[in-house]
Amino acid sequence: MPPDWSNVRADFPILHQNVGRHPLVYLDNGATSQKPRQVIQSLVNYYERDNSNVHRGLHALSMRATDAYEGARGRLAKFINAADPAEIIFTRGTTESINVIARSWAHAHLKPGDVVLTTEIEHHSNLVPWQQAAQASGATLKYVPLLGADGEGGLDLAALDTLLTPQVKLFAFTHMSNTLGTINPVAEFCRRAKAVGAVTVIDAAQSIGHVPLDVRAIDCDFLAFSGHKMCGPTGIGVLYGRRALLEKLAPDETGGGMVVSVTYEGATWKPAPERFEAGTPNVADAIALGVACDYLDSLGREKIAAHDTQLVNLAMEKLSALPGIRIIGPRVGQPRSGLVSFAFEGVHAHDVVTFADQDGVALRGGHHCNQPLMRKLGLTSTTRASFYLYNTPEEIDRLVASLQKIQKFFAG
Ligand code: 7TS
Repeated sequence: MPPDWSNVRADFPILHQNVGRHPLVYLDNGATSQKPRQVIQSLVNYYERDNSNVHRGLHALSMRATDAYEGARGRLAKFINAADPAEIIFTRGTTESINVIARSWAHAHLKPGDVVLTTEIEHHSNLVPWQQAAQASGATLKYVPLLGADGEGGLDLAALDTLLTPQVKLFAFTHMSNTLGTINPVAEFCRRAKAVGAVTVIDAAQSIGHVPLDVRAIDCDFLAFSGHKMCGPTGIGVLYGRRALLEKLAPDETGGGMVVSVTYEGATWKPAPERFEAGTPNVADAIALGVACDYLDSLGREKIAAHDTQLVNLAMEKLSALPGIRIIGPRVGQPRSGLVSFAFEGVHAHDVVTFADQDGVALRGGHHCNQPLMRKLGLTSTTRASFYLYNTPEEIDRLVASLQKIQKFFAG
């Protein structure tokens, strides 16, 4: 049965539980989303009926598993409007996808004097690999600055003009910040990077599954995302790469499945995507990720985006009316993704999360793998509420009521 918006929560078994005495309010979707029963069932079906290794067997199960795995690749290509399924490489997730580019592409292309450009709002996964690549190659790492004492101004687009010089070989940036809720103009970034000949890498961890995403319209070179943030399983993700670039790239891992011919002296590589998928891949989870794409598309990604916006606007309005709360990122009324991060005057984020948990409300507290950004904002941590398609306005009321209780407790 296709999912039905009016009864969408029925698809998510995990949501129907109490935490302590309270029904669960799951507002930690920025960390990971929950899984609909369609995705869970696809994992069960695979292990009960089709489980086999792919690309090497001629028996029925292996052929079924291979067809389903390659079918999932095609499904993922369609999901982001890639020109060719060969541009979809299955990885463990965003972190691995970015590391593959940082090791393979950067290793071959960067030299002293080159510049890698990233931004001040990146998750560590889109920051540390570039630090490593710059250190190994002698290239310089530069950052597009964030504007505003609370990061409300977004990235400094005027500074981008100065920073995007012909020395920039690669520009890596997030689509949506996991801490601020900032939405970057990714197509514009790609256009401007292309004008100086820089390769573009988009971290789509927070946007995939939340908004329609079209790699050809955006015109990026690489794009990375994780399945577990888009209703899919953990341990599976995608590296999209423009085919012309992938064909010129050496693999960062070698072994079975990715070679054409091996002698005692050396080996030759298959084309992409096999070249980048050494060893037995994560077949079951890739197939279930294809089912997650079906699920999201039958609900409609535009509708999911509108739902996120409705909830985050409501949360912004209610939270900004609470005293002693400093919201970071875009101001009320400005575009933001479906999450809100805030500092609570006099209360550590870990205390906020622990107290909210006693009311059944699941939040995230900490630096959100954004330590340099936290330091820039003069913070050590924030509390974050992040929404998804199954959250409701009533759950925002539960969040606000819990925060008011915490405020009262710490004030007294
Ligand atoms: N990039 C961004 C923007 C992210 O939000 C995350 C995970 C990653 C990269 C890494 O993704 P992974 O699937 O490889 O781990 N963000 C979070 C978060 O905000 N809370 O927990 C994980």
